[in-house]
Amino acid sequence: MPRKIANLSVLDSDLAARHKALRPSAERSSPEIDRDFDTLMRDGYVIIEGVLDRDTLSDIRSRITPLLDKTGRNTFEGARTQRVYDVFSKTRVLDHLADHPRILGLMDKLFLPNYLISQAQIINILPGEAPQLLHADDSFYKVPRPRPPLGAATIWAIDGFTEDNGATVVIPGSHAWGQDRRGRWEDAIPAVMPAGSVLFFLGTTWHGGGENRSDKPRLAVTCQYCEAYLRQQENFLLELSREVVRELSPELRSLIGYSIMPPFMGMVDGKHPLRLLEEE
Ligand SMILES: O=C(O)CCC(=O)C(=O)O
Repeated sequence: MPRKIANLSVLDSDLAARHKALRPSAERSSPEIDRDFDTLMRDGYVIIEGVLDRDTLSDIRSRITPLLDKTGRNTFEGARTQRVYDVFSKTRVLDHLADHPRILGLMDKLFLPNYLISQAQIINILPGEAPQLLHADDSFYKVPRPRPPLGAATIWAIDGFTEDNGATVVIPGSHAWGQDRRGRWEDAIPAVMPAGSVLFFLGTTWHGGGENRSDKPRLAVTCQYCEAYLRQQENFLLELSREVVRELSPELRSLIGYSIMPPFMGMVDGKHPLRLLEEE
């Protein structure tokens, strides 16, 4: 038998064992998560208030503000919107947003085990920014709608989101729409929420960044997720060195791609990718 094939069949049990270890945990289920999930499936989004406390918010703000520099390169990114990409190379302060149990509890119910994080960004909408083009985040997966979501996203309010400071807008129920229906601004409502809240929505839900008519910026952090068998938008495995990956929680390691979709998707030389961290 060729060596690689032998390798894989021998390691199959190892892969399965590790897969089990990172499976959704019963510890993450709760009545609150069940309730959030029901709202999510009905409306296409849910707002969860009071997730981050004041100290956490001020820590996040002070550590991400120095990272804000460039404004958008096109109208989608926004001429008056600062965006920071590759955040996990730059700070550890956002890790706990990406792997927050309240969010992973929803993801556990939505997707197959070992779903991935697809991208993470800081988004600061400055005064005077125009409304963003409405869109559905997982539309680049070319599977016709209506269909179940292939992605999902969070927008964490580091500043409170108000009617006029660029709050993300969402179209309730739009997750169920077919292929040809497009979101219109008159159907969108602002996700008004206090600082420390998170908006969670399906990849099929029409939404966009709001117009900032206020005189202050609107600071937010977003993480998008996808099913384990899909390509992520951001190539975390090229962005992050193994030294950085070792600093991440087991959940975040799994989310960026140190995980497999059983039986073998994501393997490295016939082995579970976590072996790379053990071997050096
Ligand atoms: O910043 C926001 O409120 C939404 C941004 C967004 O949807 C995007 O950039 O894809």
